[in-house]
Amino acid sequence: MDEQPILVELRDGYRVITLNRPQRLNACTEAMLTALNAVLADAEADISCRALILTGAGRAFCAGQDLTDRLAKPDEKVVGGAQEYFYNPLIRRLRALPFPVVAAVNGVAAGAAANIALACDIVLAARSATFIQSFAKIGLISDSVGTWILPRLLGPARARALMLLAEPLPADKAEAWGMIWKTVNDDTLMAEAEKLCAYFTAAPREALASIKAALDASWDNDLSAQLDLERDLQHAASLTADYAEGMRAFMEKRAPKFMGRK
Ligand code: T3D
Repeated sequence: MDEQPILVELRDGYRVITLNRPQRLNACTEAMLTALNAVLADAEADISCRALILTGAGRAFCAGQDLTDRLAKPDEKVVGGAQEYFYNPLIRRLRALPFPVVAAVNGVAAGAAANIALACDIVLAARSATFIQSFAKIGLISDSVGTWILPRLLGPARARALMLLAEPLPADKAEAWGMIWKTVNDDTLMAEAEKLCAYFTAAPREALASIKAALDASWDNDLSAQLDLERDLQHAASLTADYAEGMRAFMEKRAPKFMGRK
């Protein structure tokens, strides 16, 4: 039984969430996924939270579903419940968070964990990290939004090969292919992630939330619907105190002090 499968550290304006089962490469149990969903809900409800870092303890980011947890429940013959009750709500919540989430991928990210990382807004990876769509190796299909997000990030040819071959993709190549934002040296990973969060804590929260929403909606919208959405979100942004401050700061030739308020 794990003591605390998820650790949360409150920083000034952001939170660091650590997947914490290093002896199992942070593989996901139901308890861990439940805790992760809960801490994300907590962060979402906190108006002073303006960014998140998601990372792993020890040498891995996360090895996906804990396969021993699955084997421990031989009566549960039908796989799919974990998607319905744990992974899918987690991905939906992650994507809808009203502030940026930085995945600090400190080591291997396999199976569902590779896709949980890719569902974050900015993916930073340690140079030694790898991303593996491991599912087919055990007779499953890519889940946790992998079949949706990978073709969009990489194009169909690379997405298909990664899923069908289930080969590890090194962080440098993931960056070169545009799958992640950046690869950094292992020993600077957390400092780089913290730097991003420090930037986000001083950024206009509502505007960033609307940028995220507009980008996600663009996958399904046609051009005209997207223009309408941009109009509406821009109108809402223009009514925020942060926009007023941004305009004032521009006129006064100083840096803006965004309070992250509507
Ligand atoms: O069930 C459902 O609801 C479906 C859900 C699907 C979602 C999914 O995520 S399916 C994909 C599940 N994940 C995998 O298939 C990955 C399995 N792990 C690996 O392929 C390798 O461990 C890695 C490539 C991730 C890392 O390899 P390596 O050589 O660096 O480490 P290792 O020696 O294989 O692992 C270290 C320990 O962690 C080892 O335990 P031991 O021998 O020291 O006692 C290993 O068994 C354990 N471990 C690694 N991954 C998992 C795991 N234990 C449980 N579940 C794991 N996923």
